[in-house]
Amino acid sequence: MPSDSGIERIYQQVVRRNPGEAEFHQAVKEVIETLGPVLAKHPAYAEHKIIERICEPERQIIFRVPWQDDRGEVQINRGFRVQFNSVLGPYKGGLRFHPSVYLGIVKFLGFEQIFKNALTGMPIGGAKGGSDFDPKGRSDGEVMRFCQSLMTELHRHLGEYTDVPAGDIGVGAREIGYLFGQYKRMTNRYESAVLTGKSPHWGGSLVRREATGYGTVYFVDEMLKARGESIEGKTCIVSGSGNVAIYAIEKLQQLGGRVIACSDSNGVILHERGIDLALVKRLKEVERRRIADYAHEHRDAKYLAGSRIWDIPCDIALPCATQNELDEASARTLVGNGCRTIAEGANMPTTPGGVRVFQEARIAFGPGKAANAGGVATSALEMQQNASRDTWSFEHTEQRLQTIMQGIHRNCHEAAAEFGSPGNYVLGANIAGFRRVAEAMLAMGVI
Ligand code: NDP
Ligand code: 2IT
Repeated sequence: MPSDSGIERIYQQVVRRNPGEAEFHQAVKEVIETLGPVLAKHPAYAEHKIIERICEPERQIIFRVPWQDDRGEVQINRGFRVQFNSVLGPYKGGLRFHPSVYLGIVKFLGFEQIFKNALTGMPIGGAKGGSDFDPKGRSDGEVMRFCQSLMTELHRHLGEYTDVPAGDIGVGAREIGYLFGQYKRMTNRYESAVLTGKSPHWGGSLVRREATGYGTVYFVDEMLKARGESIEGKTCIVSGSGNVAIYAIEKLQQLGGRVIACSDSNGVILHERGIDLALVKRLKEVERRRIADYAHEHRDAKYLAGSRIWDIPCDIALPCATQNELDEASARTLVGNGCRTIAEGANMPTTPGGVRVFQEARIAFGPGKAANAGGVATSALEMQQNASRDTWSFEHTEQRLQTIMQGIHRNCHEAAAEFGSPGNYVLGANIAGFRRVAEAMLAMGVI
């Protein structure tokens, strides 16, 4: 890390002030270690302590979420909302329900969200929230009571001009419905734009469900076009089998990609004939089952228990499950097997060592804050539709998403070239996102 610009000192301060939050430290480091050139060009950013201010959330809320399970037993979870930066618009970012959630996870995600949202060019600030609640194996009634309890506290911190949550791991349209119902009841207001990812039957946007996965593949398409290539005929693997993975697979297949593997936290499905996406959707979206069951319905598919998806040779790999799922050794295996294109559908799925391997191999690597920004961008389109009491067609909304992803790719590509690292989307995304936030912070004074 360049120490002359004070970046190393800022990083050490973040580590000291936020002890034990390894993922947050990692996310901060990955961003600020690329900002040296932009600080050199704009001395005002350092004078006004822009980075130091961005690294400190504007507000952090932690609260008790008590609820009763189906047996009548009282359960206690912890709820979080970290409102990181509102200089470009109301706080915006998802809620994650997963047993691994603690403050460090929410802060890493909220920090990433600031730059991702800035990259979309839309008027949205950065935030993240969630709970250590584990929805696996819980009935609809239990999930509903949990969501109602969480929103009973959270509602006072939200509002269409204040903070607008959406989904993330473990939070989809079902949870957003329960959360919205309780918000409406607590406030006596039908404030559609207070949550995004709603069902299109009652205020949600078409394409929001598909947006993160589709957007990631549009980003891949742009990276390949910049190299004179296309997705057509390429062999692809996608980790995860949740919202992002499913719609990444769908768009890859539409564009002629051959997707042969996907996974969940228990294991990997390898199906050389091509993943049967209708079956994955039924297992995961409707029946909420495990990916292992795929192999019971397709005898020619292999189920590999454990999580070695990156050992499978491919041209394109999309990590779409969770943070730090693709480490340095896996990156070496991928590159060694001939993989030349990676895009992060998940947030921070590649470890710093993995990113280094991809950069040294000079392959096309799209970092999450650029490649998966289609989800939050379409959330902003949902807010636009709600504000104008309008609903757009699938085709129109998808066209908007594609244009936004092309714009993000162009901005990252141009920023990387401007700052002397052509083709380095990590540097390009960080600098392009940071510059937009920094300029707005300068304009608004010391806040
Ligand atoms: P889902 O809950 O729909 O799916 C998550 C998938 O990832 C599941 O297959 C899950 O497997 C797997 N997974 C989750 N945690 C782990 C883990 N610790 N180890 C291994 N596998 C795991 O979530 P999404 O698809 O919405 O989110 C996936 C990623 O995309 C996350 O990083 C999220 O932050 C990011 N993202 C999501 C956006 C959205 O709009 N939803 C937008 C931008 C980024 P299992 O069922 O076994 O837990
Ligand atoms: O990580 C993300 O960008 C999301 N989970 C989506 C956030 C949103 O507000 O749509």
